[in-house]
Amino acid sequence: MYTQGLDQAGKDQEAGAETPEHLEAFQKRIDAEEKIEAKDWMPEAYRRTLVRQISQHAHSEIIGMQPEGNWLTRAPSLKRKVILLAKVQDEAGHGLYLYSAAETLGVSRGQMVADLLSGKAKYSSIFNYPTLTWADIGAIGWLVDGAAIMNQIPLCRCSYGPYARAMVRVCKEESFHQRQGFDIMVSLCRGTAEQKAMAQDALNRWWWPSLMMFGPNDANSKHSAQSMAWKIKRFSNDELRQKFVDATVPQADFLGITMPDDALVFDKDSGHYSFGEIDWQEFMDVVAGNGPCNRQRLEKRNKAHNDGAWVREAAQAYAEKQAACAAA
Ligand code: BYC
Repeated sequence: MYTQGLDQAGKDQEAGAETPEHLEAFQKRIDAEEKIEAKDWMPEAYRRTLVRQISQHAHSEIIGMQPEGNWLTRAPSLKRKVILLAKVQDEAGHGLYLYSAAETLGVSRGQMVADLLSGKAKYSSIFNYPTLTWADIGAIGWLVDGAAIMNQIPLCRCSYGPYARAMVRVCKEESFHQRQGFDIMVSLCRGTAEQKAMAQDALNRWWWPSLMMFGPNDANSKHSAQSMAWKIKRFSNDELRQKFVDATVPQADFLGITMPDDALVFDKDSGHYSFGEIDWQEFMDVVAGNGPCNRQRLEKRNKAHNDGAWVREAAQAYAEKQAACAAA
């Protein structure tokens, strides 16, 4: 245990001090694989990094409900509709756990939501692409949730306890999501020629944006080195992207559809697939708010927030009444 010195550090943190000794003791705890808990002393930059990443993650889950929610009324069968409804509800739940995890770091949910609604906060680039056909729901589950799992399983070992614990349940649910998406793709690829063409078209449109989910190349990832030293991230963006490509190409082979990448080739020596260059200009445009659906996503989120004001007011009034009754 490297807590010795940190008790004093905790007191000093309250007083605003952040000495080299405190930073060193903190890093020793990280290196010893101890979990950092909400009330423990932590460097301000560690706290800010986590607030940034966890709140962006929460926003992604909340905005991520929109592209799929768009197909709830048009799912091709009652069974598919029920499954999709459960998946979209899970994403709302993930957003809520993640907002709660971020709140343990002293940021208010009201502030995080305000930053999302104003367009100040980031969320994953992937959710700014449109869902044009039912096959897109298959491709999202297979690729987007597949990428999410690849990124999030290591987050179950993140050094910050509340985030790591939230990720355990999130990952279990994401794994069901990935399988439901792959199951849709299997049905389409075993269906008519027209259905298989829909599956191929969805793969063509979602493949590159899915690779962008892992973030910029390591050389351009400004936060990676520090986040890995703090064991918030366990693998770099490029390492996770490569793992995802290696796992997913054989699945496309099984489906009998092909990745839209002429440069994709298996390298026997390294045991990995090498793949073409990502269009980083497109990535930067989408992150800057100029993707195909950025405006639509934020408008819809703002409308839902405003339309739900009466629910929040009613819940508040009820809570106050209950508290008043309990006090009496
Ligand atoms: N989109 O230094 P870097 C889901 C930003 S939810 C937008 O590498 P970091 C799901 C990055 O924020 C999917 N922005 O950053 C939900 C940073 O900007 P700021 C979301 C991106 O944090 C519903 C800048 O670029 N998953 O899967 O070390 C249904 C430099 O990047 C993106 C998570 O949030 C992007 N794709 O690494 C289905 C997981 N990539 O903040 C599925 C948790 C990068 O300096 N997050 N940026 O202004 C992470 O693991 C990491 O934050 C990232 C980025 C790997 C995403």
